[in-house]
Parts: sequence; structure tokens; C-alpha cells
Amino acid sequence: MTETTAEQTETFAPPEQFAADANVKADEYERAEADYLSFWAEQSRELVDWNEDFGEVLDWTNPPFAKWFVGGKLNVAFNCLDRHVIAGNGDRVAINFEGEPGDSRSFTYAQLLAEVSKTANTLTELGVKAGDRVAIYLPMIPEAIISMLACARLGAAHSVVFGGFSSDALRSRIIDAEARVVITADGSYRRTKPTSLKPAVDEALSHGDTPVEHVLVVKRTGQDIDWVDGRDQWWEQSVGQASDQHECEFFDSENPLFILYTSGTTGKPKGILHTTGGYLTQVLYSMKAVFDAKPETDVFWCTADVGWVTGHSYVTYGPLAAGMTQVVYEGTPDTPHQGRWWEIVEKYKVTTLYAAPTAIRTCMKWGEEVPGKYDLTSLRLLGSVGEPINPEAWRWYHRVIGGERCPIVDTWWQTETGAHMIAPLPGVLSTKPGSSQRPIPGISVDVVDDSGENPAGPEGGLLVIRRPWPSMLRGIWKDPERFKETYWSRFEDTYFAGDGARRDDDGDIWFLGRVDDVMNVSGHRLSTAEIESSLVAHPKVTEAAVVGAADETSGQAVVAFVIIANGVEDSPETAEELRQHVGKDIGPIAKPKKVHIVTDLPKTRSGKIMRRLLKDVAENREVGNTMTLADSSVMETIEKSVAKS
Ligand code: 6R9
Repeated sequence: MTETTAEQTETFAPPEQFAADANVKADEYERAEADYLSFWAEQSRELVDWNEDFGEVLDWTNPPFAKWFVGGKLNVAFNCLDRHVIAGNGDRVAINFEGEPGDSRSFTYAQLLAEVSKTANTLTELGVKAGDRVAIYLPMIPEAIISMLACARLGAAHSVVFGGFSSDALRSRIIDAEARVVITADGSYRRTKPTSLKPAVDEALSHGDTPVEHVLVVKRTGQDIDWVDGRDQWWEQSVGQASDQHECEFFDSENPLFILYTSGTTGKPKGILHTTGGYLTQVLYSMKAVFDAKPETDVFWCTADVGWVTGHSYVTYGPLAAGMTQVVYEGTPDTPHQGRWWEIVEKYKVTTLYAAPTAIRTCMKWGEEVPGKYDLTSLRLLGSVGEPINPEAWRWYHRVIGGERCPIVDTWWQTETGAHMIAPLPGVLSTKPGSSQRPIPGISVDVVDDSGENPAGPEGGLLVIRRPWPSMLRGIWKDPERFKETYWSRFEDTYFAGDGARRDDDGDIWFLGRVDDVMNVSGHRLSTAEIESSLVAHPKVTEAAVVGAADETSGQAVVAFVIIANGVEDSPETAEELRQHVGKDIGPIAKPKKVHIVTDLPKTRSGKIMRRLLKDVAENREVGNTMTLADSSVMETIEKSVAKS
């Protein structure tokens, strides 16, 4: 047996008590498979409060456009708030907020309902109606969650734009979604320094080409900001004075809930559209089955920002709809010290921690004595999301953070899938470091070869999803053709996820990374094309190629190869200027780790850039087969200039 197979067959059985108390038992897989539509209907009726019951479970007469829980009516915010208050749990803490500078606030379910009602009344006054779109550009503060729920309450779709994105990124998203209102803050705290947000909104709206009528501004840092009279309003004044009573309407199961933009293989981000009934059903089912949610006793903490899908499903909608007490933290893991996360776990007695492998690897680097100083015994379940978790990080997470007592659920899913798709059921399966294992009950996936006809061999193949699922994306905003083309054209009636995967001898799934030109940097999706277009838009650049190079901490790092214009100096300053340019243009996470100035790029005879070869260079490997290059000496020249820089 080779070392890798030995590693891969090592498993960790769930602790006995955990298995005995688990919400979901082993028979669920079979039960769901026997009739997956009845299974989802049953879950939906059990977990969601429907104001009017649905008829047909799934309408798939016009694939790939799905309708789930046809004719049912619900309100997502009612499910996240009112129903818990009605059930007598109004005094349960919904959110324990921890600000980066050390301020904290908590909201019970009754208080959160009052805040959301006030915000819904304010938005109504600003003209927001069911069917409209609202852009949310906020730091990780409770107002972000309150704003999302207020939109959901009104039947308006939100488009949350990550606070780390630039004004250009914000502007293009506002224009594409035709948002009428922007909710933002003066600024936020990042590594103890106040950073500004409102100026990016001002800049985004300064071209006069957006439909935005109002900007609602939360005061977070108190820094000086510009003000546009008639357009801008302080949250504290408007929401502060609004009534805390709001009667909600109930909307169709397929009413849009949100649009969330994500990187694809072309430069233009895709507006992924999610609706209400199916989304809430699967998000709630995953809370129950994968996170084994126990609302009376659990303290849930998902460390993701609401700017990403993980924050949508597992900060805002999942935990609140499930009636959990959760922790929301504004800042970075090492502010003001490297033990901040563990201090928070100890302070709030967190039971369920959901984080990204990149953060775990960073904590590993800081050393186990850091978490060793805190009491982490409240933890009972750990989760991982965003990228493959390498077995070494998995074991560290299991041993150092979980005290060898907590199962780890490695959850594979995407912005497009809305909720978990592949993850172990923690009370049922023996977990395996590095593998997401099996689709959750009710979901059917496969790993196929390039033709899509055959199961992939041991070296792996492409991950596909066989059947529609409740929380699937309903389309790309205003672009049905791109929706079909991107996900449903490679194989007929089968969803193509864009991920490479393989199955081991037990049938467990291991992810191998993206198979397209999408990079994964610290669990965030970035497209090579998007960064390349940003670089070539700079006057000093004539051509650019970007690759994701393996990186110990962030999974992948952005490495750019650029050809500069005549007369521009080949200097470290130029490279730095280009890095900063991308940071400003797209956002700090897109800033290349390295910019190599080169005189040529490797191209095929048909003119396609061979990123594979550049990746070899970026990862310090011997360069692979250059036979198809138009000019085979290019790679030597590139290697020489890279060695120099
Ligand atoms: C939830 C989220 C989706 C892409 C996905 C895949 C990668 C996410 C993973 C994982 C291996 C996991 N990914 N979770 N790869 N194991 N547990 O991250 O959504 O930002 O849309 O990214 O992330 O490549 O296709 P999103």
C-alpha cells in the first residue's frame, strides 16, 4: 500500500454520543433515493413555514429552467424571524455581534424582528417594492443581515457586493441588476484601521448612469464623508424613526430572493439568481443534516462575509431560519492578536465553527500554542468550505481545534448550488481527511470522463449533478443563453460544475480543483480573464496572461505575466504599479501576488495563450510539453526574465 492510499483510508468515526443524538441517521440516504421528490417535499413541509402549501414539487418541463414547490407561498424573513417569536422564542439571542475594535452587540429574535421591520418600512418609504433590486455594500455588521432580511420581507431581491470590491465592480453590479437603492456604511474596521466604503459608492454613482435614487448610510466608523443631499440618508435617522411594526406579504415560491455575482471563465461576472422556496428548503435541510443544528443549545459561527454565498446561506438565511444563536465577527483573525478567533469561541461558547481551509492553514502557520491558550471545549462540530482541504490541515483542525472530539464536515457547494451538495453526515459517516465524501440525501452527483458517457477512472474526471435540486440557481440575471451555455451545454440535461474530482475505492469524492480558468484564492473565486482585462486596460500593458499558482496559505495565488508597452521601463516599480492597479480596479483580493514583466507569451499557432506552461513557471516546475507552441523558444526567454525579477 502506498503512503497516499494509507492516508486516504484513515477514517474517524463519529463519537458515540454524537451519532446517537444526531438529527439525521443512516437510513436517510436510502429513504431520499427511493423517491427524491417526495423526500424534498417532506423536508420542505417540515422545515419551512408555508403560508400556502405548494402543489407540484418540481416543474422541469422547460429544462434547465426549474420551478420548485409550485404555487406555494411564503415569506423568507417571516421564516427567519416572526415564526420564532410566535413560537415563544423571541428572547433567544439570534446574533452575538463582535466588532473588530472590541465593541459588541446582541439581538434577540424579537429585537431582530423589530430592526428588520423598521428597515422594511424605511425601504418602502424609499420606494422599494416587491420585484425591485437593492444593492448592499456593507462590512460584516448586523445591518448587513438586517438589510438582507428587510429586502426578503418586501419581496425585493438584494445584490450584496463584497465590501472589499472596488467602486467599478460595485458600479457594474448596480447597473446590471438595476438597483434603485444602495445600502452602505461610512466605513469599516480592517486590521484596526478604519477603511472607507462610502467614497466608493459616490464614485460608482458619479457617472450618472445608474438607476440609484437613494443611498442609505450606516454610521460605523464616524469618519468624514461626502454627502449628496436628497440622495443620501443616515440609517440611524431613517431606520431609527421608522415603526417597528411591519405586516409581511407572502410571495410565490419562485419569487427572486437574491442575485449574487460570481466569477466565470470570461471577464464579465455572472449574476447568479436564487429564489425563495427551494433555496430555503435546502439551506434548512443542510442546517439540520450537515450541521446537525440544535437551536436550543448550539452556538453557530460561520466566519464568512455576507459578500459571498457562504455568508448568504450560513450567516443570514440558514442559521436564522433554523432559529440558532450565532456569532457574527467583523474583522480579521489576527486583530489585535493571532488568538482572536479562539478568544471569540471561548467567549461565546461556540459549538459549531464553519471556516475556510485557507484560514485554517494560516492558523497552522501561527502555531498551535495560539489556540492552546483558549478553552475550546464548547466546540462539537467543525466545518470547512471554499476549496479542497488538504489532509494535513484537516488533521490539524481535527486535533488542535476540535480536540479529536469534533467531526469535520467538508462541504462542497457553489454560489450556483445555493446550499451544501456534497458533505458527510456527521453522525453517520466516518470522516476522511481531505474528502467531501458523498452527496447529501436527495442529491445525485457523478464523476464522469470527458465524454460524459462513462464514469471517470481512478485519475479523476468532471463533477456533474444529475438531477435538479431545490436550491439550484434559477438562471443568470438577464442572460438565459449564458446560463444554458455555461452549465447545461457540455452534457445534456446534466449540470456541469466546473470542478475536477475523483472517487476512491469506497466511492468517496475527492476534489481536484477547477477545470476551467477560474482560480480559487483563499476560497474566493476569481477569473483569469477578469484580471487579464484589468491589466490590459492599463496604458502601460499591451498583453497579459494570468494563472493561479499553488500557494501554501491561500490555496492558489494570482500570478500575472505581462508584456509592457514600448518605452515603459521594465522595473520593479512598474510591476508594483500594475499590482496596485488590479487591486484598485477589481479589489484587493484580486491583486496579483507577482507580476512578471516578459517580452513574449507562449501561444499556440491559433493564438491561444498556453496558461498551463506559465503555471509551470509560476510553480517552479520544469516546463511541460511545448510542442504546440508557435515559437518554442518563448518559454526559455520567459524563464530567464522570471529568474531575473
Ligand atoms: C461555497 C463556495 C465554488 C467553488 C467550487 C469549488 C470550490 C467550494 C469546496 C470546494 C473543494 C470544498 N469549493 N467548496 N472545493 N472542496 N469543500 O465556495 O462557493 O465561491 O461559488 O465557489 O469553490 O471549486 O466550484 P463559490
